[in-house]
Amino acid sequence: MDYGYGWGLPPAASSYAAQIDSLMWLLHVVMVGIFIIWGVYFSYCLVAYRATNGHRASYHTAGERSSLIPDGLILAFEMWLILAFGIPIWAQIKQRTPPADQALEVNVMGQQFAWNFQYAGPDKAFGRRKVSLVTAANAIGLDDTDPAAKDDIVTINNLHVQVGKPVILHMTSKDVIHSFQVTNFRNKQDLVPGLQTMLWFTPTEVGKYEIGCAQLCGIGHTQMIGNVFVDTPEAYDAWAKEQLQGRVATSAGGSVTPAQAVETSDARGIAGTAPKS
Ligand SMILES: [Cu+2]
Repeated sequence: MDYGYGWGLPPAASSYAAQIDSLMWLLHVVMVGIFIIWGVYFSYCLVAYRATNGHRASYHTAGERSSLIPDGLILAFEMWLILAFGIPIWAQIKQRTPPADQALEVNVMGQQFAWNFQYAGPDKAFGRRKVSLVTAANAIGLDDTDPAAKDDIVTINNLHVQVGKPVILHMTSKDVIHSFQVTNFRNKQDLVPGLQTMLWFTPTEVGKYEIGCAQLCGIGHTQMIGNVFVDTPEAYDAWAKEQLQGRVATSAGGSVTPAQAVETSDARGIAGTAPKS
């Protein structure tokens, strides 16, 4: 698999990744700078004030006032980091969600140990989900009697999105706390049972990126790997069409399309998404 991992961070592929990277660079550069300054000062003191014959140690300090100066400088510097960089970037990513009507909305259901994705389909309405309908074959409990559910696309471990179009994920979990993370997008958000959490991103580069679970969620935690496919609009439409055709075929006659077979095998043994016919 080619996710671009190597030395350093994998290639950035979302609209806000550059801001996160610049903050990380700033923090690392500053910390290296502080490390060098303190290291040099410490080494100087070791040599300048080493034990020598005829000298006695002096326990007099320079005074309380003067020791407050470096404390004040460090405080001011850290406040600058938080106010000038931390809070604005946080607000940009966490407070300013793109308008839903311009975004692709996807429901994400985490479970031990897979990612279930539900697309609303052409009617743009998500089909009802019921806990009582959850089975191995219907992982999200999609209620097929709901008209809005007829055109919903459900996948396991494979999330298809369009390059340049914002994606809003509405997330929850079936069992324990999971955490959706795509390193290339520089984002991460917990999925909590009983809660709806939200994560958005705008993918900027066509490609395939790894979804990891960033919360130790059980014995199969490391197997909880998915893929985000960032497609061109044409490729996305073709994929969505294929999924819809497969869904109709499955509902009508119970046949499984190659696309669904792939989805199922990608889920590493967890039953496929074909709804009961
Ligand atoms: Cu997990």
